[in-house]
Amino acid sequence: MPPLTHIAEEIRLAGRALGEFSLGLFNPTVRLGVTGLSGAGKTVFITALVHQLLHGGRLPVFEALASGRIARARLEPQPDDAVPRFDYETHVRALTEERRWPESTTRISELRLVIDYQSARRGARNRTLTLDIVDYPGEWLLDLPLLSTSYARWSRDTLKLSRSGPRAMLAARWHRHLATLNPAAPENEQSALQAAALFTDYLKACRDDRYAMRLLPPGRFLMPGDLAGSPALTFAPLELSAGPVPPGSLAAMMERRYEAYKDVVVRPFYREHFARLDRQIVLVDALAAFNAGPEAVKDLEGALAAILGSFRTGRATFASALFRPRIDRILFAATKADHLHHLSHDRLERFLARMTERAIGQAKFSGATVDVVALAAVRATREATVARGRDKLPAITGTPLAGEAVGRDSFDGETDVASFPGDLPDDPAALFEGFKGLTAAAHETDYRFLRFRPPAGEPGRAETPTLPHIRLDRALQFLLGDRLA
Ligand SMILES: Nc1nc2c(ncn2[C@@H]2O[C@H](COP(=O)(O)OP(=O)(O)OP(=O)(O)O)[C@@H](O)[C@H]2O)c(=O)[nH]1
Ligand SMILES: [Mg+2]
Repeated sequence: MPPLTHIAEEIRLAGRALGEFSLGLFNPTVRLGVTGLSGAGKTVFITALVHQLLHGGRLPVFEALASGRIARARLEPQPDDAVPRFDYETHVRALTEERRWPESTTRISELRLVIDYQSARRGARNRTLTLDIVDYPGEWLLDLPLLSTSYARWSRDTLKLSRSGPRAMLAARWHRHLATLNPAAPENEQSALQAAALFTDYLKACRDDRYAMRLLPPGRFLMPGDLAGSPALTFAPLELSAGPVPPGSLAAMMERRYEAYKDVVVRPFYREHFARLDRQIVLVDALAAFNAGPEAVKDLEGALAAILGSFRTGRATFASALFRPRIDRILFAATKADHLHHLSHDRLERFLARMTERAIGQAKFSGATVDVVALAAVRATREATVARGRDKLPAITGTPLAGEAVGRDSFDGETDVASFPGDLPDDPAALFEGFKGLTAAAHETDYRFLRFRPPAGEPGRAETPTLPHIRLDRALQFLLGDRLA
């Protein structure tokens, strides 16, 4: 039996869904969620997508545009007054005028794009599709499974994970403090504060480039925003013995705060944002994991499984005949594919398919269509062949960001170089073990992905600069094609 508050909430959600549904009959709208763990490429993706639609970029696979049926796309004020607007203009200026990547963003934001198009059906009527794009941190998705997890269970799972692989070393200080805590002792603010601080340090250390761990809930511990220092963020796992938690104990205090976190952070996100999405793209930076090594790859796989699981948790937790999360298409996209030679693009895609295979089976079960693609929203490199002795090696060229380095060479941000990032293996299984990441000696690492500056505009092309991309059109076709038919 779900508690009464949940039932009331469901009825409210259902009412709103009906309202939005009837609005949608007259004014077809797609709410597209764009998510990914920090640094995955959300801001760049949305900026590029909007830029391509506004300026009619080269998107051969995106049928509606390629066949000339899109008359016009324009930005309009967004529907939600309390959500920050996605700062498209600033981001696009950074990319095209300053050749700089946009700043990192940690808040949710929204942008509305209205597309006038001609239907492909007989009669070819003029129609309008409203596209609401919602950018939110993937870390928030990793919190959704907490809704159906008790504090005791979460403590157990989190501790177990923190004792495996490279995490064990990173968690050592926190674990030493944990060993001094008695969960049954009277509640104590200082113990809770210290445990939470050490636990947060451990989460931060896991995220370092060298380890590139991604499965790190609760998400708000790493991006607290306004909640920094509040009790809802001042808890940590404890080593609990079986049986009920004694009232007034440290364990009871932690449990109460864990539940507060769900109430203050997770449920509102679910209600206000997640439950209203129609379509979802999940951006994945697989290259950062290849850089870091096999442990990071395994961890990323766990994070993706949890993300896909969250699409199901929503259903299980709030299952009712009246209201269900309505996401019917989910696209997993490996970003930054321009760091690889095109021979490796298919391999990157196969790798992502393999990573999400089990989870995708489950998502199908819940009625959504899922696909994978390897893309670059903004292509910062070109391809070249470089002769080395008698061999011709496939390489990529671009302008490395100022400060990037390979061995003893460091770059000034103005000079083009050719680089050999390392080819992906034909069999994705090889990316789960047996290769060397950044914690190995520099000359031993198997992959080294330099970060490049955004591309220079093509000389002689005035007004609106075009942004080159890889397979962005395929993503658009999957996400919107049927709605523009
Ligand atoms: N070469 C290349 N680099 C990219 C691309 N997309 C993103 N990047 C790189 O990845 C970095 C992060 O991209 P963002 O779009 O800011 O990622 P985000 O997911 O919005 O990150 P947060 O806001 O920090 O969560 C950028 O600064 C670029 O260095 C791409 O298409 N090609
Ligand atoms: Mg961002």
